[in-house]
Amino acid sequence: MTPSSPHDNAKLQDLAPDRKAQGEALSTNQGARIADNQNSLRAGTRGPTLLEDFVLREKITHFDHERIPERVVHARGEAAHGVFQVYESLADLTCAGFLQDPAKQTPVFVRFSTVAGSRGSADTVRDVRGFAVKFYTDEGVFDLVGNNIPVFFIQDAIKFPDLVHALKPEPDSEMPQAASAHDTFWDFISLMPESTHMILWLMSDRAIPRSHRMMEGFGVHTFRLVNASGHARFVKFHWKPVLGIHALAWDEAQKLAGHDADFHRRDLWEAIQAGDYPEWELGLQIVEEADADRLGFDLLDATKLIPENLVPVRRVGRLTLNRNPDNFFAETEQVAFHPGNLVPGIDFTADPLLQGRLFSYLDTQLLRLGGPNFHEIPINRGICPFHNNQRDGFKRHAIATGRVAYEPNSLADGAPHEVAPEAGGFHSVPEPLNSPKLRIRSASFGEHFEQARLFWISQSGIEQDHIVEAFTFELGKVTVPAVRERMVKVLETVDAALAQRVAEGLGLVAGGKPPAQTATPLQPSPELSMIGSGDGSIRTRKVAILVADGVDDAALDAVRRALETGGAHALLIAARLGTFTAASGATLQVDHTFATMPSVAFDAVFVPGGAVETLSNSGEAVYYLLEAYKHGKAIAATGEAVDLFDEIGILPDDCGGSLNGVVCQCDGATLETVAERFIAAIARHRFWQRGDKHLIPA
Ligand code: HDD
Repeated sequence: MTPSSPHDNAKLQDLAPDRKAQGEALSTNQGARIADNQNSLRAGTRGPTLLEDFVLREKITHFDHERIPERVVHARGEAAHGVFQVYESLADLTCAGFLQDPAKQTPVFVRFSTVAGSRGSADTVRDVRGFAVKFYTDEGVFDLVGNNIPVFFIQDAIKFPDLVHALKPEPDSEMPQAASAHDTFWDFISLMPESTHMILWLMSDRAIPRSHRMMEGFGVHTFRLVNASGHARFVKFHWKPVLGIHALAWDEAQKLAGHDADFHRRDLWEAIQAGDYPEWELGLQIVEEADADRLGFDLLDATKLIPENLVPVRRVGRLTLNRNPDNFFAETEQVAFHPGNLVPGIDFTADPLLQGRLFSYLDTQLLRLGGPNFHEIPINRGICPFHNNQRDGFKRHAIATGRVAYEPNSLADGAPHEVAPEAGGFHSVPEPLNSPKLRIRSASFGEHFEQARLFWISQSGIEQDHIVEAFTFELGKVTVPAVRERMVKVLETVDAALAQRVAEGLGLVAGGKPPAQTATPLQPSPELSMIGSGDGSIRTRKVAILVADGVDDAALDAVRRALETGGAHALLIAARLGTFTAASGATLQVDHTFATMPSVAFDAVFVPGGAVETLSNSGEAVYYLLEAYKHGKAIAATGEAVDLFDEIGILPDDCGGSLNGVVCQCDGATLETVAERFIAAIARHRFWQRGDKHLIPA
């Protein structure tokens, strides 16, 4: 059975698709049928509008109140419905009901977001991505409100408003929108050593994902799993994308922000519409409480991760997103996540960042959703029954019956009654606490650079290059020299070469103290690199096929068939819309133009032979290819198109030799061979190593 989401029942009856056929009448919110929706009620044909026009007043009043405050952070986002299923019972670890039965599908609603930008800002900016999952379990709502980066900027929630004020547009000019590349952000970061680890992640390609479907998710904090006998273990939650972790090129991300501000939103929506359901595996890193002290860092410190080569991630279940929302506002905008929404079998730790969040999320919804009853909004409602003595308040929907709204009572036979832990009542892990009251940071939170260095040394050369370029770009936008200099000094504490390279790009000289050495040399953690992740397929990838009159449709059809068999989507792109006549005389229908779907909207480009003269005389077509080449994408040519590549300076791979992602039909090579090599190239995602990309005029 496919579980329905909790808000299905709440869909307005009048949203039935056949509502016209049923003769549905336009009415006021009170049900009075409206005879004229074109004209307000006037004193005479040219006279003033009358105050008594309740139809006009109701309509305009409602319109005037259509906006609610956007989220103070994570305002820009999109969401989808889906299901979660565990692979095998996790009863040894937790008594959480939704983690017991592999046959059980738990409905979920997942919202992805950027952090810094306003609700209408562009998707592809450099930023952390929110990855918030609401599980509608039979034992209550569980929210895992995470990000696509496993650590955070700060260790204590008391610094969150400072962080966000520094990141958001500067308060005098309200600039820049959705960008960290400005003075106040780097001023703050350069003065906050604890943010160093996070900032390396933010400057990496993790912060410009190709798609939300291709990024990891993390619960960030250490939580606890508790089994039926009360045994508690520490846990870190991970989401591993089945399609792998992939990024855009920075130049591409910036261009996309202009070409398609909705790039990630569209990608998610279209994938689900097409039946390409995004999938992640839930991963757990489990640490016995007795072993926590041996990790070498404090598990309560949210600026630290547990390297996977220290504690492997156990993959325990699958999340599948399979349905787009019906209404953006009702669902995606009104959904209210809260890390404090827990179910029995999962518990918090005393991470001071998490502890502050437990206050913040409920509090913010009171303003954003206008009062204490937002749990009754359909998207926030659990699917299990709930009973308590809370009553009244703004926008109360439920009509409580009876006269008893207190406990203990005898007039309602003691209902609703408490439930003992053995019978499924939530109870907190009885963590022993015996300490003076202090406003102090634990000494175990004092080291800030070792894991930043671990991240740096675990990156491939190309990923390190991108990090250097990102720092150089961001700090290059900083107008106060002292801030740039201070940040270079922070980087010196991570890695001398990193600091040196960033300094060079900024016209500075690095050369302070070398980073402190650890007692035992750090071993790279390969899972921190994105390269080579995923199932190696080309599923859901988008391929542009450039066409004009005379295009070799035999080659086009053969390659397109192979791509589609592999699960990719191929679209025909030309200088104009309409039809073209192929070499065989067949008519081809164009999907998009060079302008409406530029190369940045695709993962790969194919040019069949036949129409090459037209394409080589088109600045737009040549730019299309050069830009795809510059962004490291797989590109392929058959027939005369091979000469076009040569002409515009795109160097083909050796036939069968080293793979640079430029697949040209060699003498005697069949179309099947070309398609195979092209598919293998697309599966590699990008060819970042193309050394000549800086020479490309695109
Ligand atoms: Fe937060 C939203 C994730 C620290 C206060 N946060 C928000 C969302 C995500 C996160 C994904 C968007 C939820 C949605 O889609 O509606 N936040 C995180 C992570 C953090 C984190 C992974 C660190 C590990 N957040 C954090 C702190 C505070 C907040 C320390 C405050 C003390 N976050 C909020 C908030 C938001 C929010 C102001 C804005 C809108 C909302 O909650 O519902 O309360």
